[in-house]
Amino acid sequence: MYSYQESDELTMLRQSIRQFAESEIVPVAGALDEKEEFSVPITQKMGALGLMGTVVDPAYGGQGMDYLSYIVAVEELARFDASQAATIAAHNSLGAAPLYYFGNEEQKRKYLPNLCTGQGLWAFGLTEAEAGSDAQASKTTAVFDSASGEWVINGSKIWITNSACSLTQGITVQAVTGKKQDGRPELSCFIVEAGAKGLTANAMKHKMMWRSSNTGELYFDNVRVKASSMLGERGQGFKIMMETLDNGRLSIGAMGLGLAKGALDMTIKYANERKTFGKPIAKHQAVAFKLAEMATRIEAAEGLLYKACWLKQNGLEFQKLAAMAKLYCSEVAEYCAREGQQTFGGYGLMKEYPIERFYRDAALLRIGEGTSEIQRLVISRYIGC
Ligand code: COS
Repeated sequence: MYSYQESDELTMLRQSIRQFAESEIVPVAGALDEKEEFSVPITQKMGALGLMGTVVDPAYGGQGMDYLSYIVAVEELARFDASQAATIAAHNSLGAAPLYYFGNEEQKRKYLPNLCTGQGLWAFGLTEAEAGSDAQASKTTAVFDSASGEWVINGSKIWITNSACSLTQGITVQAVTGKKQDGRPELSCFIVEAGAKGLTANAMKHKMMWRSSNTGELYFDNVRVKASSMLGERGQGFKIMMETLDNGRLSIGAMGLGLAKGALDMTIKYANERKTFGKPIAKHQAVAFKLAEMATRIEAAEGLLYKACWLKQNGLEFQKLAAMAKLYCSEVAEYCAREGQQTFGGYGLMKEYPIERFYRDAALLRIGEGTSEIQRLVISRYIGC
């Protein structure tokens, strides 16, 4: 039976991340956003704090946290800065997770320990210019060269978080390895290490949001990997990617919930300081009702997200609720950022006030890691449509 009571350990985790964010991230978040700069030192410090390899077994160097603790960690970071939260969420849910859940013993021992320290990041190479929502439409190919016993990868990937910075150690790449009997593409996953010959990784610039997280565009020009670099079995690639995204939706939900809470925190503070017509604007019903609505939606989003985590943690079917949590938390984040900005009035349009950054950062949540439309598609399939 589902019930939620926050443990002392979880409260302590929240407090430690909040303290870290307030001292290390808040003072520089605006400037990093302005310069569109990825911070290696902050990423490494987040690793030192235990935010990498969060749910990975300590036998592979991980932190051995339960899923809810990981989700709360992402939420607390997102309360202050979406970019740093994105680095952690993408690295854990999309980078380390496929290696951890689908890697063989040799692959796990080789790659995971360093990815649990903050000294290295791993990326998830699914999306292509013409394969976004339609993730089976990959054009990147991997052809087996029997003479050398290697796979030769050609193609490109786009919008790949953590794939093009100095800490990137590798990417899990989905590629077409043949055709199935029913005519659909056979998709397989490969481990491609950063710096592989023929791999070009360019950081993408001029983003509206998550400007201090690293987003890469990747080109594979006859990149050769050993047969032992296949992740999982041949033809299992799409399922690996889809199951990884099922988990990833929980961390995007956490990013939405955290962003919404951060927007509410700063809006309540501002509304109690700013005066119009002789009293703080929080005392005007028009503003107080806005804040009440934000708080109510946040409570509902939290309930949905934590229940989805509980289902996952207890080995129950969580995928439908994960899609609902991703969808709803993204919408609540955008709502709270917009209503917060409205409350700040003209100041909310100025970079001096973090609500302006929150408003921009919220936009990604309804597009990245499966658009809101894809979440509705997934949910509709679960409810018998
Ligand atoms: N877990 C495991 N297997 C899954 C799965 C999941 N969540 N979803 C689908 N599959 C399997 C199906 O069971 C099916 O298996 P068989 O080939 O054995 O029949 C196979 O994958 C194909 O499934 P389906 O026909 O449903 O695939 P579709 O092409 O219709 O695509 C959606 C399904 C739309 C859900 C998928 O393409 C998707 O999630 N797209 C969004 C991708 C995305 O989020 N991109 C953003 C990445 S940013 S990091």
